[in-house]
Amino acid sequence: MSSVFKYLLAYLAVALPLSLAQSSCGTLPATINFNDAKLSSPFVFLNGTAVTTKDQFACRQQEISALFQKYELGTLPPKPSSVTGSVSGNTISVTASNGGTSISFTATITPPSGVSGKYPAIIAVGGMSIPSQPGVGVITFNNDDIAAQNDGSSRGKGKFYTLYGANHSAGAMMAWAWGIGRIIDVLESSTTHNIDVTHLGVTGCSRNGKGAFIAAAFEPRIALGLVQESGSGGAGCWRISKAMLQAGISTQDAVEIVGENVWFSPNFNQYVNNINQLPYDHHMLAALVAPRGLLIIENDGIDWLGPESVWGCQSTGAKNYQALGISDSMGISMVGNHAHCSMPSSQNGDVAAFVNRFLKGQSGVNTNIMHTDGANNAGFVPGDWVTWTVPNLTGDLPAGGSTSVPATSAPATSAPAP
Ligand code: MCU
Repeated sequence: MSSVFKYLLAYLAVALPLSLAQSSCGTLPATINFNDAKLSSPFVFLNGTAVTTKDQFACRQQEISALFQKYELGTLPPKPSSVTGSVSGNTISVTASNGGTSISFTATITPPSGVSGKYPAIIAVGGMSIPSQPGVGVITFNNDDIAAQNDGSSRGKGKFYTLYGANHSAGAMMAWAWGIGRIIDVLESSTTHNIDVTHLGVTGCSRNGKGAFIAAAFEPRIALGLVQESGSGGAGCWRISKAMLQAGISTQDAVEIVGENVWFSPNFNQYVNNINQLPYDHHMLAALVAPRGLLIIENDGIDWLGPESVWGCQSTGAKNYQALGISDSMGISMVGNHAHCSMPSSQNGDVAAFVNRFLKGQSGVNTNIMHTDGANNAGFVPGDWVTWTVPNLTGDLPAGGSTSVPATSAPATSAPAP
């Protein structure tokens, strides 16, 4: 073995212990020519190789992660060289430095009542609109402070951009996912709190629900995503939302969303009129969360959210879990006839089941939850959108789990190396 190669291996072992759980993945092709009007298969690499093992699926997750970053969300920076902070009382203080610049921000803990020892917690993006869960703390994260989201003029505004520059490719949602990562860094390194860092959930509603989905997808230390009424740009698929709009339904599509706000990378603008060129859709966000817990909590009574899109997209997303043999680790609970972000009590049991299993570690909880009260599966016809079958992936996922986000310096991992 050449000494350069040995040095490289040693470097990788030290610098990337987590991110290369699956180290034999290939790289993204330099040129991607993709065109598919339907929801493409999560089980085929861009180069056409089929995914048949869980090991390969972990590589495919890296490819999907790289694609979302490249086309739509912008790059998730790795943990900066300096992250310090403390937990004092109910305040988590974080300081992150990059080059000569530092930023500081805080998050607020609401501990569960009546718990004396360690407790799981839900990170609430911008606040929590699901009912509080007994025995579970809440960490309220002021995402707007990290990346603003007032309207189009918010581009490049917020502490993330103070640190990485106003022209960084990350849209607001990726910046929030980065901020959540830094909160978890501080929780991991601090002993002055009772939060069980191995049982963290993330939630948010509407725009912040989109953000919660992205955080669950890109932060592997999140054990459970509780994605509430995220609609288009979150649990919805671009292609289905576009078809709904073309059919005359007043729903949000990619063209509208990039004009409305800065949730996505500016790189996405060039694709919003060419959605079929995206080599993925949001059913593959679920692929990034797997095998961790995921509950999609939706409202199928509001056209703007795109009920057919959300149901179609995430019932397709659930096929990622099915292929891994863990169908009941992802659920969809869609109920109508209520105001936006006012979850009706009929969904309480669905949320509690996922919380009990994934945050409280209870066994024997039934999380087979997949329902909509929208007529005829909210209008979604699977055969119109999905032409592939679900493999039974063999083997085990690599140790360290999956969805390790590729480092910025080596973003494009995909098919297994030849
Ligand atoms: C559902 O999330 C968004 C939606 O994408 C926007 O178009 C609308 O303006 O605001 C929703 C929201 O965040 O409501 C609180």
